[in-house]
Amino acid sequence: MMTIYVEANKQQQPGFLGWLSHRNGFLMLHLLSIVLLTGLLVAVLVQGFKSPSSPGNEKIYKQLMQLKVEVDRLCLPCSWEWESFNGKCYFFSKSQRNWNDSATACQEVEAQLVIIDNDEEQSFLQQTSKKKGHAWMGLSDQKQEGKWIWIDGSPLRSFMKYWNKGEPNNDREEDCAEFKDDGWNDAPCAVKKYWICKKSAMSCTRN
Ligand code: MAN
Ligand code: CA
Repeated sequence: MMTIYVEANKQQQPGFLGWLSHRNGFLMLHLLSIVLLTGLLVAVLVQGFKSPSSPGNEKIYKQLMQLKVEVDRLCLPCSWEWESFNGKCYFFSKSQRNWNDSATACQEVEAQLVIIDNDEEQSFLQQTSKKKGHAWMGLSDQKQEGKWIWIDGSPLRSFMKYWNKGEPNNDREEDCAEFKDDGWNDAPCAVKKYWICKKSAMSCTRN
């Protein structure tokens, strides 16, 4: 546009007023085109941001909704320092306590000294204990020798297979069960060991 203006100026050599009117005409045209183009650009931009039905906006809107769904799914089923496994949360203690104090520690965090419900869980807990150290579970025969009862009052039934070879041997009075090496062992309840608490995982199905 600038080139045309200079060229036109060179070709036409009328009087001062004529030159001025020609010059103004070009200037006006120049200005008008700038104003029109700017107006058009602003209109397009405003329309683009305002109208939810513009194709670009719809795409952004869809992406935002998808992002919201994903953020909503970012729900932690277990608290900080608890481990999630098959819909339950487990706490592996870092300090050691006797069996009764371990049971209390779990109650204090609205959990229970672990009760084993299935083979998968047993395997997961046994492996973790093997790494972290011998740990108490919620099983004892303190009330009646040889009668193993879970901490919720239910009797030990099908999981006798998890006792280590030769256990439980009640060696010098052993009434509490621990995870030791590849299976369970009865040990003196007064000995300080790690412990494992269990509680239900938080549900993440909110909208
Ligand atoms: C240690 C203790 C006992 C256990 C035996 C097995 O003495 O852990 O509870 O029965 O080892 O050899
Ligand atoms: Ca034993």
